[in-house]
Amino acid sequence: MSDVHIGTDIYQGAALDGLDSALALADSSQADAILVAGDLFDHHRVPTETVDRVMDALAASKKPVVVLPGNHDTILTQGLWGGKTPDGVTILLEADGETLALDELGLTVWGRPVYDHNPEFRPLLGMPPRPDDGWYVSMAHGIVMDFEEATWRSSPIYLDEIAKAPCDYIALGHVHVYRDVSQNGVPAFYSGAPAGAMKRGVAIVDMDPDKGVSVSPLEITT
Ligand SMILES: [Mn+2]
Repeated sequence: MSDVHIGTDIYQGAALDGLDSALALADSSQADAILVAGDLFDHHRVPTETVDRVMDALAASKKPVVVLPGNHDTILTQGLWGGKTPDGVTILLEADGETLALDELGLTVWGRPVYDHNPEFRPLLGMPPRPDDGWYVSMAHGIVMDFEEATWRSSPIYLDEIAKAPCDYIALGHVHVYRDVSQNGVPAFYSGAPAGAMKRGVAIVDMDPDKGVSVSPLEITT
């Protein structure tokens, strides 16, 4: 999932409901892990009790949860939430990119959080080489560029970077609709947003040693 925007004034209750619906879908579809590709929160003044409630909900999923801060997650990147991240939840905070090995799943996750949402920041820059074994997923929060020249957009992700990425899947956030931007056989998808959009939802990613990676949207209708 991505772009939950907890704390937004525009759809405050719906954002929390959207998170709960997304977690319920993870449960009913027996997901092994949950990735949040940025903008879990909306701004840096989300009340502490709201952040606590979100962290509790993520931990209650009983699945590994990986959160990559997006441009709106300043409450995380500026260290403004005083709570302790619960067991099972990992927030990728290393500015140059951070790798998390989920050995029990045979899965390695890498992501570079958004600290400076500007045209110079490149969300996929510095992706480490593929690990020796297991699945390798990258997370990125930014705008996939259809053409190379438009460098005035903040946090650009170029098609060429997707095409050359040494991973099995790129979990994207920032655009609030489900969208396939795969290149050169590298699957890359925006998951869509669980709240605030015309069509709400998440993406489920199936990684099969025989069939490869397949991705489909899961719509939230509740
Ligand atoms: Mn964003």
